[in-house]
Amino acid sequence: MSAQQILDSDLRALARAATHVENNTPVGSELLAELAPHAGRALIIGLTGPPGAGKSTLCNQLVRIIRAEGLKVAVIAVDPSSPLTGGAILGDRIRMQQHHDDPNVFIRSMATRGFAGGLARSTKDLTTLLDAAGYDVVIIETVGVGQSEIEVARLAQVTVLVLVPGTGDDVQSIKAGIMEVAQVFAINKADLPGADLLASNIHAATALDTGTPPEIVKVVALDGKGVDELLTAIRRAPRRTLPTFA
Ligand SMILES: Nc1nc2c(ncn2[C@@H]2O[C@H](COP(=O)(O)OP(=O)(O)OP(=O)(O)O)[C@@H](O)[C@H]2O)c(=O)[nH]1
Ligand SMILES: [Mg+2]
Repeated sequence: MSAQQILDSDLRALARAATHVENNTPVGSELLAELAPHAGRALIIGLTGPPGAGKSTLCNQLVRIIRAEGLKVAVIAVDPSSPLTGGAILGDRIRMQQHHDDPNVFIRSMATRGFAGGLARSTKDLTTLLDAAGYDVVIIETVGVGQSEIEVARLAQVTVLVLVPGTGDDVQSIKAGIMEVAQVFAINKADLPGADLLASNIHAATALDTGTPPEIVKVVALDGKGVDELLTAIRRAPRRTLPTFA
């Protein structure tokens, strides 16, 4: 496949290119070098949070709204803890199936095994490829809140931390690192009790930061409530400069 095919939105070429880029092959590197000048227009959103927080359900809703705006959107589902949670990616595939017939939605799942050059690098390169291919929004979904998730979260311009009220996945149990990386907090499952308490806990935990206060948005991913407001908050949030890899 050629760089021109990617620029011409050839989906088969894009899928093959993505595999080369993930595996850090010479063909992949050459393509990236040609395509990098065409990247830089996409909004890159990170979606992270504890297992089962509703990231995939929320992602699905974001994709629906972004498509309704007529924009193209790509989703990279990264699972750093695979093969333990290998089932989660399968579940995501099923959940995202409603978009599978839509050529303007590109979905890719990545597990950690076998990435020469590291997961963060592969994810970053894939993001560049999709950006150059003309996707207006790229969403990177990662499971968990550990160190490798923080690394992946930094690959997004705006990182959304998805938390759930009343689960013990509250701010005290969340590693400080991920709290600092997030510019936007989505309190999902706001249909359950405790959403306001969680919001004030997040507020208190981030109050000492000197930078811009984070956006805190209550959502119900299950029925889409608040997801419009979340997307608005994401677009309003200050954007991080992306890291470069040698
Ligand atoms: N009550 C309620 N349940 C929700 C909501 N959003 C998602 N769920 C449920 O929470 C469960 C987990 O949702 P997922 O979207 O798979 O969560 P996830 O964070 O992607 O999960 P992993 O990828 O396994 O970490 C599912 O059973 C959803 O139906 C919500 O707003 N309210
Ligand atoms: Mg998921």
